[in-house]
Amino acid sequence: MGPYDLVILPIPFEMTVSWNEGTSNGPNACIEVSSQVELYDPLLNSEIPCGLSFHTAEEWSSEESTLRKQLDSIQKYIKPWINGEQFPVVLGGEHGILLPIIEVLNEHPEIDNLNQVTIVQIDAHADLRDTLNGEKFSHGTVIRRCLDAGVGKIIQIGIRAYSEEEAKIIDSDDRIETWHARDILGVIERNTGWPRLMERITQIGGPIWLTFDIDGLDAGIVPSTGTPVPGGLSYWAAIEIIEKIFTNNSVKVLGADINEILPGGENGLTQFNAALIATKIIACHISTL
Ligand SMILES: [Mn+2]
Repeated sequence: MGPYDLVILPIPFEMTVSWNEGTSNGPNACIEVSSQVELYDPLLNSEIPCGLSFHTAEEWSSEESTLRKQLDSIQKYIKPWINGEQFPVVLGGEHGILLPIIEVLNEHPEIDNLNQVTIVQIDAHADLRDTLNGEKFSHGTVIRRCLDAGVGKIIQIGIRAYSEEEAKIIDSDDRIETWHARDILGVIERNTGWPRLMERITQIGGPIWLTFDIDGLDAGIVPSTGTPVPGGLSYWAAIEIIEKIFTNNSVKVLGADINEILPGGENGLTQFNAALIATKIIACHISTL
């Protein structure tokens, strides 16, 4: 295989989705609809792939019987691709795919210790529960598990649905920095909160993994994701966050995942938005080369 400049990794993993079902069709639907996405981005002076070599890997599949074994098989699947040689863009699948990604970063040549890594999490949910429906490895617990694995910093943006348990962790754990949707987008705060967030992103340094739960976007533009929540990021808010991250020269984005893509709705709006976000991330990555 390879060498390629960029690889798309489809992981149709679905074991713990708590509401709608069907995220396992997400990666394919996103790839299919990407043929409708314009490949010209004003950041670049040519169309993606701009002469670079892209590869879409065969999608992950597994017959393993337990969640942990399934996650281990995701580890095995992504390991050859998340090694600093190509830029990985992972398509999910539910948010639980993030844990094996982070575990693989342990052996990334640019990482000595996971505590150097910052996860930037776009999400409606905090995903900080210790268990969800008795399950430790779940899309509702995945950020908690990444902290357990040793990640040094979480910057979560767009959060607007969380439990008392999660609110207490947000308040007490210094590793977690939460930008609640209301504080950056709400009527009262948006004129001050949004510029504060933009300023904060310019101060991040070091290696970043970008995890984009599509339900971080407003429910109106991702109507068929597993748990759509109103009051989320507009398309432009998401785009400006992504651009801000990549234009920060002291940051190294190791890769990104776009997850909880559940195809459907009128005109396939959810997967189309996921494809737009993935394309934006790719354009931003190319702009840093
Ligand atoms: Mn999530």
